[in-house]
Amino acid sequence: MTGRRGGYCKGKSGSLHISVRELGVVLTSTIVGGEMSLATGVALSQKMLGRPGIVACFFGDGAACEGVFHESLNLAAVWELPILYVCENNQWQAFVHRRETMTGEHIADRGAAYGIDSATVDGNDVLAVQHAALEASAQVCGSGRPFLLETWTCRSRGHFEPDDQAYVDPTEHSAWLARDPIARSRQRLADNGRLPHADAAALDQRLRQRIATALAFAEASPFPTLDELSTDVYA
Ligand SMILES: Cc1ncc(C[n+]2csc(CCOP(=O)(O)OP(=O)(O)O)c2C)c(N)n1
Ligand SMILES: [Mg+2]
Repeated sequence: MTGRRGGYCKGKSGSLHISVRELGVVLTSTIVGGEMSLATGVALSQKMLGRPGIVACFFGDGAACEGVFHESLNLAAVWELPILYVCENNQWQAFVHRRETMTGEHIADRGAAYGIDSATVDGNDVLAVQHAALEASAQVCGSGRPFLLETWTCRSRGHFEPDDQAYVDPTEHSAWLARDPIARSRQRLADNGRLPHADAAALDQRLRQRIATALAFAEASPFPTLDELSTDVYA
C-alpha cells in the first residue's frame, strides 16, 4: 500500500505486474519465465553503469523448464552479471506436477551446466532460507557473478483460490502441510522463549489488521480514468 492514489500502479495492474521503482522492484511478468530475461537485462545495466548492488530474480520450477531460464543463466555466466536467481521449487506448475515436466529433482543442479554456483535450501525453514539467502547474496556481491538458489518447498493452497486441489495426492499434501513454515517458526520462537503465546496472538492480530487496511484502501481507490489509458506505458 502507498499514499499514492490507487496504489503503486494506480490500479493499472494485477498482482503480477507490480513495479515500484523507488523500492527497486523493477518489474514482473505474467509470461512464466519472462522475468528471468528482464532481470538479467537489469543486472547487465547495473554492471554497465557501474551501479552498486545486486539483482534478485524470483521464479518457479515451471519457469525453470522454459527456454528463457537456460538463455538467461548462460548469458549471466558469460557476462559475469551480479544476479541472484531464486527458484521456489514448490513441486507444482499450475495443475501439473513437476515430475511430468522435468528430469531430476533439483533445479539447483542445472547451475553446474553454466559454471554457476548453486545451493538448495529447505524452503519451509525460515531461518535456513534467511541464512542461505544472505550467504548467496554476499557471494554475488563479492564475486560479481551469478548464483542459483533453490528453495525446496510445496504449494499449500491451490493454483488459485477456487482450485480445490482434487488432483493432489492427499498423503503427500498433508506431509507438506505438517511442515508449514509459519507454524514451524512460531513454534521455534515459542520454544526458545522469544515469542510468548500472547505476543504471537497480538502479532497475528496486527498483521490481519494491516491486510484489512490494505484491502479497504484498494477497494476505496477509484479505477483509472479513460484519459490515463496511455500514461505509464513505455512501449
Ligand atoms: C509462458 C506461459 N505459459 C503458461 C502460462 C500459464 N501459467 C501461469 S502460472 C503457471 C504455472 C507456473 O509454475 P511455476 O513456474 O512452478 O510457478 P508457481 O505458480 O508454482 O509459483 C502457468 C503454466 C503462462 N502464464 N505463461
Ligand atoms: Mg511451481
